[in-house]
Amino acid sequence: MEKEKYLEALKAAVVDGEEDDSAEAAQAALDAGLDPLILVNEAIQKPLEKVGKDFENGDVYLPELILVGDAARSASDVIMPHISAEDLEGSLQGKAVIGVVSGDLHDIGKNIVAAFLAAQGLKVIDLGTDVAPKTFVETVVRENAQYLVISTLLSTSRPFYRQIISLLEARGKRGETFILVGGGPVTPKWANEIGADGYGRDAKDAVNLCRMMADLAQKPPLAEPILVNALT
Ligand code: B12
Repeated sequence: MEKEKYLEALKAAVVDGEEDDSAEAAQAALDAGLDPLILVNEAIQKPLEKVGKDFENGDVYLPELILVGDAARSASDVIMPHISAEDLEGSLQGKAVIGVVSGDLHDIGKNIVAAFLAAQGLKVIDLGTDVAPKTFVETVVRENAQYLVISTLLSTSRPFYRQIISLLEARGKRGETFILVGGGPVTPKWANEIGADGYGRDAKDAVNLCRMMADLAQKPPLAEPILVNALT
């Protein structure tokens, strides 16, 4: 089979919500030598954006969304261990705490960001989904983490970012931890408003942000967030 066909087979399995086929197609694509980064972008991120739009427009319903979500997750579980520092050019040191904020159970994107950062050499402490602001902050303080990576896809969960930042300030740790924000409803403008240090659109941006922050002479908080790959 030509390489393109493996990519198409994976895309189709994900969009059709076939969990087992997605894992198999992902493995077949990797075995055929396809770049894991291309698989993530083309067979997971882009098709899921389309399914999300269809859901919003009422062309797709929740049960289908759940199937597609499960299929995408099983494909990404196969692909992620193949993302290496080599793919991402460079290496980082230190610790990153990552999680999805309260009320939000979307974890596919967060898992990809976590895998990219770990592949860069960072020690990643993944708190999972539906994480309370207090838990983020307690973990950062306990672990002395240099990076706090906050993710959500739900607009209704976005206000918790502000709480996390205020709590971190109250614990006297804001000057030691760079705060990176991203995920669907997060915008560069809003990142600026809440006083985050960095905004990015995808997992590669998260890596680039950490790299830029590691090279900075300044300590956090930054006067304005670094915006990577921002459209607005
Ligand atoms: C799959 C999916 C689900 C699955 C989730 C499965 C799972 N295990 O994650 C299921 C079916 C469970 C689900 C449920 C719901 N969903 Co949903 N879901 C999606 C969908 C289609 C894809 C999300 C996804 O995985 N994308 C692929 C990954 C790779 O991309 P990503 O998550 O965006 O992550 C990338 C970037 O955002 C970025 N990133 C993420 N975090 C960070 C952090 C930093 C610092 C940086 C730099 C970058 C970064 O990097 C990631 C990787 O490159 C989206 C549509 C969309 N456009 O996002 C809707 C979507 C997010 N869901 C939505 C909704 C409404 C829901 C439900 C409320 C539906 C319902 N009525 O019950 C529930 C909520 C459940 C809950 N409490 O969380 C809405 C949210 C609208 C909003 N703005 O609030 C969306 C946008 C669909 C829509 N257009 O209406 N969903």
